[in-house]
Amino acid sequence: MRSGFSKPARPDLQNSAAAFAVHYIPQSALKDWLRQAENILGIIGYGLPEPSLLASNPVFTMAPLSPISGEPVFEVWTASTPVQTLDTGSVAGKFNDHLAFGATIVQDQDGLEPAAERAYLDIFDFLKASGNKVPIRFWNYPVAIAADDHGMERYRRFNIGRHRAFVARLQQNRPPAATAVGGHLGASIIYFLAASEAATPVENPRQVSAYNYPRIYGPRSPSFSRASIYVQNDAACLFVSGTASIVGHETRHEGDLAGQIAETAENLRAVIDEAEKRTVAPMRGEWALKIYLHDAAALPLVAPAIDSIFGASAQRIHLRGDICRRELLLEIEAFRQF
Ligand code: 3EB
Repeated sequence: MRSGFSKPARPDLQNSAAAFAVHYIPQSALKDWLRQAENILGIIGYGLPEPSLLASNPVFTMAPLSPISGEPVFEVWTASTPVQTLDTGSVAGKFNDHLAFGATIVQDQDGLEPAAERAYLDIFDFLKASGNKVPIRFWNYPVAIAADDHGMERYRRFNIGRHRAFVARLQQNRPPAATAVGGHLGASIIYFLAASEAATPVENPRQVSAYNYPRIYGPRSPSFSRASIYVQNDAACLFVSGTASIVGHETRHEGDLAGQIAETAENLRAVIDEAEKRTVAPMRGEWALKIYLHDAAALPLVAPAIDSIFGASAQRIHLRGDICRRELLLEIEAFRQF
């Protein structure tokens, strides 16, 4: 042993407990689970029209989406260090030195275009107030996503409003990873995770970047990256955006469920491959998946494809939802934990 040499303390490694994590908890297990939980950033509920259990708890937001089968389920985001409450404008959430999480109910009775812009401007105000955080992941669950609003589909109006807010306030040249899926049960919501450092965007070599879609899909393109890598201490996590049967910018396998499943699987593999090539820190964590199906009956066909990519032990939520192109039958998002 060399004299005078001692292994230095590595506070960065000692504190390398994951900065955040997600847990999918069925309603029947939630009360007990919450008793041992610490540092809850936020809870999104699926399939619960009357959130009586948690009505008084501001960390809880109901999504307008229901599980494909079975009881209501909850998506719980936790931090590794204590969090504080913050409410600004329409956004309620939590933050600490490293992270912020919040949700807003989108007031879209006068149209989704101004409502999406207002909601995102409120989100940027919240991020500023939470210590200048930057968004690393958005989830958008508008209701009636395919309905007409004065001659334009609501999803296209949503894209215009979101784009306007991003041009005004997003302080990075590429947008974060995201999901947009239409719901049926209650109000439109947007929720998000943010951090003191931006995530690194990743695109899918099989797909045109969504923010470069041609105008045939609407006057403003959807503002999201296909995936992003977030590094904390010596570990990385990966956010894979909602992924569907789109190659280039075109929908593939219209009316063909098996074809869409196979194409979606190829897209997931391709974007995960691309992320792994770009990873500066190892990705070691478990996968958490959200699977959105237009028809519940698709589940038995989708499950084996998902297992082959992510393994049978990955935690997952299956939800009924309208994908933002009418012809699309499924969309899958993935989060690889630290
Ligand atoms: C697509 O690839 C499918 O508008 O934020 C997926 C993920 C989709 C996010 C969004 C839309 C969004 O275009 C739809």
